[in-house]
Amino acid sequence: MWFGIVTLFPEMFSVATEVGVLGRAVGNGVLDVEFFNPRDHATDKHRTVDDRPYGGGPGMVMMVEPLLAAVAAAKIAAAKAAMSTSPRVIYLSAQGRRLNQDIVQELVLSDALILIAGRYEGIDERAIELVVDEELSIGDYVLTGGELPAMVLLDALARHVPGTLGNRASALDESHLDGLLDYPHYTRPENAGDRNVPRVLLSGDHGAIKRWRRKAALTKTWRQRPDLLTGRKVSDEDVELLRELFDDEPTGGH
Ligand code: 4F9
Repeated sequence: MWFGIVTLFPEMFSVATEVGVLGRAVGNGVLDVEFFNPRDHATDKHRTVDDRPYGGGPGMVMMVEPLLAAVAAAKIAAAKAAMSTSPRVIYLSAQGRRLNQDIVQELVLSDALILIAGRYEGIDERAIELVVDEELSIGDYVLTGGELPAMVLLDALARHVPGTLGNRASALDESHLDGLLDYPHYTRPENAGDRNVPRVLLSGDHGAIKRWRRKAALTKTWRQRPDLLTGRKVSDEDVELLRELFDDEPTGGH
């Protein structure tokens, strides 16, 4: 999958693209990440990319022209690298639709994406109208720029690109993928302090282990994120597991 990242600070991305699972995916070509710096497209001798907001107020705004030129360069590169003629352009902003696993699953079907990371108070609204297909937020808080959110999106997408996680099936059964939180994990030793690994996990009974994990995931979700269960279809098996939870603890922990 090809990513074109429009940013004034491409060097920030070295952490994401050089280390760990993502670093390997970039290294072996499973992910292709290219950077487009609006500063390279500024037209004055100071290479200005920001200016004061019309109407006054604090801070600076990213100018429309260098930004559009950088996006245009990214589109040409996408056509060359990924044969993608109209890559979707995503602007990471606190005003955007909140990113979630459903959006990740949908975006990962693309061959190429262009991510715009803004700085200052944001980008000139006309750039949004002219080239942005989708504004995405990673949460209701304000950061100093869109680079970290762009890396969050890159990471969330990358683990669903075939080849990134090697042969592991883990991209399929982890937290949130079917709308529930993850079940608890344990490794050696069997006893830590006075806490033991749940017996069933040592039993070798795969059916019992599967059932225990499903119940644990449902329990965790019910206790920590009940909002994830509201309005959701619950299978007969899950109803039975939740019933067991309420029989054990009538409040289910609430
Ligand atoms: C972007 C915050 C996406 C949350 C970009 C300042 C941002 C952000 N999600 N904050 N620039």
